[in-house]
Amino acid sequence: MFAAVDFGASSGRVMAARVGPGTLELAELRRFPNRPVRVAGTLHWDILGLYGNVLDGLRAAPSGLVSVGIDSWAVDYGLLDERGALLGNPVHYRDARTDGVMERVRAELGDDHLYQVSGLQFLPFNTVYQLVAESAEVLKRARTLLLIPDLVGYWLTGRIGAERTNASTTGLLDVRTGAWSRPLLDRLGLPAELLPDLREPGDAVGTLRADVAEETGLRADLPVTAVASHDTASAVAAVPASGERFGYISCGTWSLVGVELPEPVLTEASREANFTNEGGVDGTVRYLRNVMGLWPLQECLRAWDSPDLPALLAEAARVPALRSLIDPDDPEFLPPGGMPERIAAHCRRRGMPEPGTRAETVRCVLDSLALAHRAAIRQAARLSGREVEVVHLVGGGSRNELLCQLTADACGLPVVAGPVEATALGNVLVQARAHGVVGDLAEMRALVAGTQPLRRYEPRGDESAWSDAAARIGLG
Ligand code: ADP
Ligand code: LRH
Repeated sequence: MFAAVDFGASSGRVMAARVGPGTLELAELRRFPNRPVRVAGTLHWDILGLYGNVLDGLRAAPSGLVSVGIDSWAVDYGLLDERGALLGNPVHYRDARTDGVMERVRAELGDDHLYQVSGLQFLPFNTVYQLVAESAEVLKRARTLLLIPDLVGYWLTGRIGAERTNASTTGLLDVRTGAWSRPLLDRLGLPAELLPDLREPGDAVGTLRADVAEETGLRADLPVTAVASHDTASAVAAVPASGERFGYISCGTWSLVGVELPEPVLTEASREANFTNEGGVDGTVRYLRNVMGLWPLQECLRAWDSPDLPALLAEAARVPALRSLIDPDDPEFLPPGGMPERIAAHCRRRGMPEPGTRAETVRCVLDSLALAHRAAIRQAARLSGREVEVVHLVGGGSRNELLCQLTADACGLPVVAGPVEATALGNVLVQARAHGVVGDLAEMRALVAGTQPLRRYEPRGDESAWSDAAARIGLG
């Protein structure tokens, strides 16, 4: 039995999994909302609340636990002082402190240089830009930077390290050498000593601290195992694909859309298309683009006081297709708040009919997201030369039947939806492999395919309606 701690941007869970030949069973120990908190104008993660939920989840674990693994959203971090105490509460990547920072760094260092070093998509919240936005005073006192799963691992075990897949999202890891980029850190005046030694997925983190063991009732020698601690890396590890000719969409708060490659793609065309080369398990490259995902929908639901989602989706399915469209990747949709109004204003500005009802707004978001999925899948295939015959859509978004069907229609490809909890499955599978229970990546994926409920959507109708719509919003 393995336990997975999985923090998504919208919710977290602690899961227990039984893994064996032909067996992969996931049980939920605890699920909790992940609600950011604005304090004195800065948007923070409620990191101690999240950690408290981890302890509660672990307390509910069945006996016979072999190991625990932790994954979370990327890029964000806590800074520790010389005593190992947290220096301030981790800031949310959607906070405005990075406004204008990326533009400044890009102007100073040049896009090509930055892309050749990290291979990353230019996103304003990449760790590198957050660090540049930190106050000099805080950086002076900081001794160690820990990404969120490494921070929680530190609290559980007292051990410090930086797991590689998540480190690959910082913008500070050299995509060719696999080491922290000392020259880049020096040029930005960032202290290289902040960054801990790297760990690989499958490495031991440590064993539980005595006080954690006492508080959770777990044995003190229980190992914490490093997994692919970037949630998207865990999700991609659990994509139930066979062979190489697949695209994936890890669809939750974000849609991470791309292909898996043996080597990074660092061409000019790739940089201009803003594709990322993040690290996957076993040295694979997650060649993908961040698409805004279900965030606009989540924010609409929050603005409307959480109406019943399945009922709203059923209504949205009856709304005429491709009427009101947005470019979901417009940075204006990044921050929280006022989402229905922002969507209406975006449509107005672009000469689209404004959605009049909630169902029309939802349809607008999902049609537009399907168009963005189509554009990213096509570009990933073209820029990498990897043929895509099927698209695997995993994560919470795979429960959205309308979105899955629209994505199949837009891409003109079959979509295989599920598993919903791909990230937690990838988390436990990497632990299981480290403890000798499963084999290589192909075997892990075959186990997911053979045990988890999946649903296949065939593309319907006239693909030209989608290419016309894509051209209307510049996503051709
Ligand atoms: P994250 O890891 O980013 O927090 P998840 O993978 O947990 O995201 O997915 C959350 C999303 O799943 C929600 O934004 C919601 O749109 C979608 N979702 C959850 N339950 C359902 C459902 N019953 N029907 C349709 N969509 C759902
Ligand atoms: C998805 C995710 C994504 C990152 C974003 C910050 O949860 O990890 O891969 O780009 O959060």
